Amino acid sequence: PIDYNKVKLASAKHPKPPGVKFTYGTAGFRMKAELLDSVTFRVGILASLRSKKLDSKTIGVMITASHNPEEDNGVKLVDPYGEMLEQSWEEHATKLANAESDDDLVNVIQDIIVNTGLDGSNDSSIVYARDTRPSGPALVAAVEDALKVLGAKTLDFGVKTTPELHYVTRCLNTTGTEDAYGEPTEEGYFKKLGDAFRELVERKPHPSALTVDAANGVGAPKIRQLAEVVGEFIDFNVVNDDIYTKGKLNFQCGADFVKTQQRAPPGMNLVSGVRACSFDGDADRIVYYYADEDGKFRLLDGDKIAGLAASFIIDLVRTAGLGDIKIGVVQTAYANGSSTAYLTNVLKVPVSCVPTGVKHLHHEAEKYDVGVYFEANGHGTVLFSSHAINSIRSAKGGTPEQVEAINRLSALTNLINQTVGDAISDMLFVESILTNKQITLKQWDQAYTDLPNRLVKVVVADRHIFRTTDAERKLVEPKGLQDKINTIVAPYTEGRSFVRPSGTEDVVRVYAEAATRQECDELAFKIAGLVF
Ligand code: NG1
Ligand code: ZN
Repeated sequence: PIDYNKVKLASAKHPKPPGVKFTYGTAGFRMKAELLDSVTFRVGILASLRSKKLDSKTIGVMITASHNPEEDNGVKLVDPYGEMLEQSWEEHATKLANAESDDDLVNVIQDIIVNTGLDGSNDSSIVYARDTRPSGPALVAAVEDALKVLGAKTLDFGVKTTPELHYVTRCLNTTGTEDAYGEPTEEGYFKKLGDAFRELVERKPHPSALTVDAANGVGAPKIRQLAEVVGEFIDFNVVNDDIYTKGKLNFQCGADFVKTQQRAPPGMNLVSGVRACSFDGDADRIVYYYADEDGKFRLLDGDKIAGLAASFIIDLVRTAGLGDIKIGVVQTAYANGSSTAYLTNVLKVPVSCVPTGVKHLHHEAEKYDVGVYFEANGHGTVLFSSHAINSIRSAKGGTPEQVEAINRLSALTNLINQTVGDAISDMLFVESILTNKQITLKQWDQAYTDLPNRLVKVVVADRHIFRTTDAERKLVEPKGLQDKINTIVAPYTEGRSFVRPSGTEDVVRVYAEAATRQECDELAFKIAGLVF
């Protein structure tokens, strides 16, 4: 049972800053690190309650603020199979974080117990990790204080990428079952990826070295560890790998910088022939890029990765003779219009559009046998249903081509981190496709040409007055604004624009695309003017 006096005593050491309103959003709690002490303590409590509710299954806690500035941090929960916290619990998280006093906190805990019907005397089990942020250790200590008071069984997974924490959470909950996901250790993670990669690329000519911008984050040491298992097949040239100098994390580097600025990180010598990619600060996003013969920067973002992945898997499934496996792609409104047209008209694959946020993409992708999902910013993965996995594992194949395709598909189910988008796993996935097809980044890029696009942030008095529908592509409030947007967009060739409130920042985002750069910028400017 929970000793509420002990909870109150411990909570008193992690007081809530008065007057601050916390919200568990699309990425958990995320803000300036100095505001997070009470929040992380309480997330520790929440994790323990969640575990008690789920018959003592292990719950993951990740301390990271991803691509956000170094002074920020964040905390989120991972459910037993490596998915994001179930949505109905976000509300419990928010209530816990906002309890004004230690007594209120106890009341909220008791409410959650009654509301969810959980048994407070159950054991609980938690695994936690953090990225390289300087604020990480103190926040881990706050989580540990909560877990100690609740008598939880704990595993400190140390400094890890977000996807490694998702991976280990799933492993810990499936060990010894028929769904066993892998060894619940970092060695197990790299071994699983390394073995699958070898299966996919050995006996093929190796590509040239890959330059990896690690955003001065946790990806840097992890790529070095990866190189120990795949080094015979690929050379990595790691840049922006300084995790010790203050202020460098995500600063003028990383996937978010490259995607939003549409240029290489300063200092990277991106000449024609160099193959490059960027991770974000917790290594769950990746974008690729290269320079044309004339030196022009070319981005291969999440949409391009989705197209490459879908086309490769469609071919393999066809060659393998596994026609009953249905493949689909999931995007958000930020997907470039050309990518959607390519998927629909060239690959002829069903495409769904869902609201921003990984959990929406993930759940939609679960509806297919093979669900490919990527956000344009480079966060994504591929999900194989148990039907797909059983078909692949039990297929025999009548010809050598069929056998080979079946083996490749089987290796892909191990290479791809099916719990969440994973820069390291996605990078190996892309590399294995390029190696199998023996194509360059430029040849990959030629699948379709992106429409010029622009993403603008607008600071408004109250972003909560903006309400959307149709996977965030239309505004329902403020009343009348959508009609004005439609009128402005109408004359633009291939014009598209939408407005939505950010779930992670106090801004409204305006997205625009059109046939030419000039039209696109003009359109973005006009729509931003409407919102402001
Ligand atoms: P918001 O702030 O709601 O736009 C951003 C990204 C999302 C997702 C989340 C979580 C854009 C336009 N939005 O969401 O794709 O990654 O952060 O980190 O990139
Ligand atoms: Zn991230």
